[in-house]
Amino acid sequence: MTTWLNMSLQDGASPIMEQLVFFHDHVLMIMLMITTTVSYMMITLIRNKQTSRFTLEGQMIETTWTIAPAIILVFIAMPSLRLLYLMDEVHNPSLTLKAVGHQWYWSYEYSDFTKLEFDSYMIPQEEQQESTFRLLDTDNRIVLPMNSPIRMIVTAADVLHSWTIPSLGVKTDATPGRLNQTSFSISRPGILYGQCSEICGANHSFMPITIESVPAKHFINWVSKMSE
Ligand SMILES: [Cu+2]
Repeated sequence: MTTWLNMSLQDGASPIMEQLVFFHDHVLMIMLMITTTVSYMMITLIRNKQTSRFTLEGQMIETTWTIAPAIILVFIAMPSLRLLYLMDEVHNPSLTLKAVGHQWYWSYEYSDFTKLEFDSYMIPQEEQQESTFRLLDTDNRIVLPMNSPIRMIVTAADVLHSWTIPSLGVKTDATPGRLNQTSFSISRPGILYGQCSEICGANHSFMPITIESVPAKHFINWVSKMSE
């Protein structure tokens, strides 16, 4: 989760998010190169009063600085497309979780098991404990096994919502009458936080998402306890 003074992205908790962080840094490096070169050129142009009839035209350099940006764009587009298709792929999931957005809470269905479904409301401020994160914790957390490919099915019951976990690199629109699909695998145990990311009404800010990532053995225990 984000803590104080964190100006960057959250640490990746899934392979995809790690790749997204790398891509973000890669694009920032290219931007830094361009900004440095352009500001150097602008500053020298402003500070320099000299001119020469030989520098008024230069076919070679003009061709170069027309083609160079196109090549730079390819260096951004290629890894970007690679990530786009990697994120779209669903790799033989071992579990399916369905999230339904409501005004203003999420409900979850583990469709691989019978009668395993629940609502997940934010813990109100009055009921907070020492360990609760304000506006981020829910009364019923999603429990998911780590290191296993998970398929998310996202939809909504009333208005548009968006199911988001920043540390997993997942953001899927929840649209009434439509099933959206995304997939991820969590690479470590822990609690992951997210919030609805589509302005969905008065309590939009108060429908957080909490995932408890546990080893597969613990997950099976949880499932058998829940379906009793
Ligand atoms: Cu919402």
